[in-house]
Amino acid sequence: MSDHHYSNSKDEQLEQFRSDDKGKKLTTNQGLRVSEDEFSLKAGERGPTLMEDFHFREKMTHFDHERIPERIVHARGVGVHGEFEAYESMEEYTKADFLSKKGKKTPVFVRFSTVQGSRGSADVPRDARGFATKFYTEEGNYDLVGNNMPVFFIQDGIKFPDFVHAVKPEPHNDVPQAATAHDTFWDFVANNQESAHMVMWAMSDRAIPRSLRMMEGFGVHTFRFVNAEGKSHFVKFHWKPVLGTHSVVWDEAQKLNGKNPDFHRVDLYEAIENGDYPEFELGVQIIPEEEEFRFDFDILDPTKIWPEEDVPVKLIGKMTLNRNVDNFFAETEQVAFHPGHVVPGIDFSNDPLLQGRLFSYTDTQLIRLGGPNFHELPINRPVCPFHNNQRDGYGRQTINKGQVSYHKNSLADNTPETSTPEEGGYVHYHEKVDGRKIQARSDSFKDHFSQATLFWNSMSDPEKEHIKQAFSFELTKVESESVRRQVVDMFANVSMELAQAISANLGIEPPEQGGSTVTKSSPALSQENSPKKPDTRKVAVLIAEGFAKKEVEGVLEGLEKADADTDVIAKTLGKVKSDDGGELEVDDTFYSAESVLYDAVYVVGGKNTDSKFRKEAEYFVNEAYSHYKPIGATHEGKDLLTVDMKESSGVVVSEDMKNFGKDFVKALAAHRHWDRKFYSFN
Ligand code: HDE
Repeated sequence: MSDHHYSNSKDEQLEQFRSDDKGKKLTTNQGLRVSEDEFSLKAGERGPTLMEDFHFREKMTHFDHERIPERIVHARGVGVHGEFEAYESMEEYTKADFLSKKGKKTPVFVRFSTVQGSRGSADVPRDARGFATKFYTEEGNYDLVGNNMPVFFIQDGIKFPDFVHAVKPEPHNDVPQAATAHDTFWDFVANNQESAHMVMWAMSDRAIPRSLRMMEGFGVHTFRFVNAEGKSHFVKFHWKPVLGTHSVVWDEAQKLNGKNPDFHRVDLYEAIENGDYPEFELGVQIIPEEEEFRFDFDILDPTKIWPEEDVPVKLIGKMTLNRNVDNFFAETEQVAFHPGHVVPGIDFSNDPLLQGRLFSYTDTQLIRLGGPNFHELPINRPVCPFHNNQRDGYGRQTINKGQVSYHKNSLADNTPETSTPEEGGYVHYHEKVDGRKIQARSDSFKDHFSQATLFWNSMSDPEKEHIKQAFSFELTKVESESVRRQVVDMFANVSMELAQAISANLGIEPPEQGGSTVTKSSPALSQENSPKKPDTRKVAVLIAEGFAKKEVEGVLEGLEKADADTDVIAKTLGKVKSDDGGELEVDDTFYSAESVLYDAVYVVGGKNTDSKFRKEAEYFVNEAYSHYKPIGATHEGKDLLTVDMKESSGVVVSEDMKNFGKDFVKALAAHRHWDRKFYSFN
C-alpha cells in the first residue's frame, strides 16, 4: 500500500492511469525492450528501409494517428481540477447528495473554452467563453455545462447548426479565425432577431475577460431542483468569481493575441502553480413551480435572464481550482461533458435549446472520441461504481465477467438491478405534458428586445462606450452594406443612442425608427459593481541602474502584502545594480515584456536612465495609460510621464514616497481608470 495522500477520490482514481516514463527503459507497446531508436532497419547503411522494422512502423503509425477531431465548437480550452464544497444543506429544494450537507466536498474538473476559434487559436478573441464543470459525485457525474454569458443566440436547438455555420470562419476561404467580425455572423444576427440580447453581451466587455479566474459562469437554461418529496422548483445556476468580473480593452485583447496567444491559459496555470487557487461561488436563483408564469418573459426562453434584483442569487457553495492537469490530451482534450449528465434532484426544463443539447453532446463524443466507450477514459470515469448491460465497441477497457449481459435475467438473479428512488435510482420528474405535436414558437418567446435594452440600461458609461466601439469595429469589417444597414436598424429597437452612434461610425444615415420604452436596469449586470481587489494582479516594475533600492523594496513588499505579483523589467536579464551597490534580480526585459501582459506599471528608472531605457519605458507606460491601467511613478520614473498624465486618475506620482505604496495598491485594486480625458486606443 502506498502512503501517498491523494487530494480526493478522483485524484486517487486517476493515479491508476498515470505513468512516469522518467528513468525507465524504452520499449515497444508490446513491452519489448528497444535497442535502437535513431536509425531505422535498412538493407545496408545506404540502403532502403525494411518493412520488418516493427519498431519503426509502430512508432510512425501511432504518430500518424495522434490527432482526433477538435470540438466543432469550444475547440480551444483549458482544463483544471478542483473541489467543490457545499455551504449548507439544500435538501429543502433538491435531493442531490453533493448539495445535501454543509461542508460536503466533491471533486470537480473544469474546462474553460472559447467558442468560435480552432484548437490552436488565441485566448482573447471577442467571444463567449465556455465554463463546463464536471462534479464527480457519489451518485455519478453531474455536468454543469455553461458559458460566461447567461443567455444564448437562439431559442431552439434545431437552429444551432445554422448559427455555428454563420459564426465559424466562412466556408469559401476559411476566414476569419476566432472572430465574429464578418458578414455571415452579422447576416445571421440581422435575420434571426432572437439573437439581440446575446449579441449585446457578446459586444460587451464580457467577451474579452481579463482572466478565466475573473469571469462569471452561467448554466443559461432553466433547470429543475427536485426534493425528496418530489416537489420541484425552477433553478438557474451561476458561478461568481471571488476576484470579481473584469475585462481587458479591445486594443489590448488584439495585441495580447499576438504577444501571448496563451494569455488566459498561462494565467490560469501559473495562478494554480503559485497557490493562488481560483475560487468561484455557486449561486442559484430559485422560482417555485407555481410562479412559472409570474414574469413578463417566459422562463423557458434561453434568451432571457432572471434579473438578480427580482430573483436573488443564493450562494450555496464554493469551488476551488487547485490542480493543473498532468497531461493536456488525456484530460483536457478527452474530457466529455454533457448537460444530460445529471444526478437525482436535478432535472431539465422544456427550454427547447436545452432539449436540443440533450441529444447533441453524446452524439458529438462518438465521432470525437471514436466510439461509445468514452466514459471509460480516466478523466470521464465516475468515482462511484458503474454497472450495466452495455458491451463491446471500439476501445472497450472493462472486462465484463460472466454470461449475462441482458435484462431481465434469472442466471444472475436479475442483476445488475435497478434501484428505487430511496436507493438513489434516478426518476424523471413527473411533469404533466399535454399538447399537440407542433413545430412553432410560443408567443411568449417573441419579445427579443426588452431584455437587450435592460442590459444596455444597466451598463456604466464606459461599458456603453465599449459596446458602441465593438459594434463599430465588427460592422466596419462587414463588407455587405445591406447587412450593416440591417444590423443598425435591428439594434435601433434596443437603443437609439446605440444605433445612432454605430451609424455615425459607419458613415450611414441614422435609423429612422426605433427606440425602446424599457427603462428598467439591473445593476448586477454591470462589471463596475463587481468586487475589486489587488490580489494576483500583475505589476511591471521598470527599473534602471542606480535605482533607489530601499524605497523600491518597500513598495515591492507592500505589493506582495496586497497579494499582487511583481515582475522586475530592465534592459537586460541578470541583475540590476542599485544606488547603494545592492542588486535586484531581473525577471524580464523590454525584448519580451509588454504592457499588455500586465495589470499595472510602476516606473522607477534609476540614476543611469539612458535613452534606450527611456524610449522603451515611455512606450510601455503610454500603452498602459491608453488602456486605462494604474500607473505608479517615483524617482527618475516620474520624468517619463507627461504633465497631463500626472494629473489623470489612476496615476500615482510621488516625490517623497510617503503614501505611495498605499495609494498605488488602491489604484491597482480599481482595475481600470476610465475617466482619463485623453485620446486612447479604445
Ligand atoms: Fe454546447 N456544444 N451546444 N452550448 N457547449 C458543445 O459538445 C450544442 C450551448 C458548451 O469544454 C459540443 O463536447 C448545441 C449553450 C460548452 O468540452 C456540442 C447547442 C451552452 C461546451 C455542443 C449548444 C453551451 C460545449 C461540442 C444548442 C451554454 C464545451 C464539443 C442546442 C449553456 C464543453 C462537445 C467542453 C460544447 C452542442 C448550445 C456550452 C457539439 C446543439 C446554450 C461550455 O455537442
